[in-house]
Amino acid sequence: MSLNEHTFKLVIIGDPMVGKTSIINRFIAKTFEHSYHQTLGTQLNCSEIIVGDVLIRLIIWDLAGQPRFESVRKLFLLGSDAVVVTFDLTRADTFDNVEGWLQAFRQAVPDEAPSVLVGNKVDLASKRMISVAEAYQRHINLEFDNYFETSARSGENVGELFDQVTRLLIYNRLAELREKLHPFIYSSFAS
Ligand SMILES: Nc1nc2c(ncn2[C@@H]2O[C@H](COP(=O)(O)OP(=O)(O)O)[C@@H](O)[C@H]2O)c(=O)[nH]1
Ligand SMILES: [Mg+2]
Repeated sequence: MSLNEHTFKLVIIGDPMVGKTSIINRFIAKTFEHSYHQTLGTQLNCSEIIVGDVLIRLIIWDLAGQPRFESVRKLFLLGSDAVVVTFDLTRADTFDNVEGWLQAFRQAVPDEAPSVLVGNKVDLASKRMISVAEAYQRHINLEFDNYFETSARSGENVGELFDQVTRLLIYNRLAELREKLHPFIYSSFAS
């Protein structure tokens, strides 16, 4: 692996039916499906983004939200570099469950991995149950790095979401590298 290539594992989690698979499909394939297909186990998607002369490879893990896959879910959270926790702006129960999803992630991934909160289905304005202010406040309280309102249906903010996650990942990786290299660069004469 060259220094100019970085691969990251990004997991997208949240209750069933909030639109996780749709957000990824919108980002990767630029498509949207109206019918619902339950995600079985795990689905992997890869996206390559070039920032300056650095190639960023984002492996996006789409985890099944069904409770019966809980053991699988725990395993697949391990080793993640970042998380997107998604809820449905039209279903308050999915917003209530955000904290539980974040906790599960932080238990499996103890580092300072970036986390972004996403309220999806912003196109369904008349059915909206959660206000921007409420969601924004929760992202602060739960110490998410950012909050986005997306629509996998219209594509609104989907590109911006992955762009932001990528930036957070690079920023984090640079901080890690800096820490690792520090003793080699600033070694004392005494040692
Ligand atoms: N109106 C609208 N429907 C959406 C949006 N995203 C997903 N859906 C629909 O919500 C349902 C569940 O989506 P899916 O991506 O399978 O959810 P997942 O279980 O979280 O992966 C499907 O019928 C999608 O067509 C959105 O942004 N707006
Ligand atoms: Mg799915």
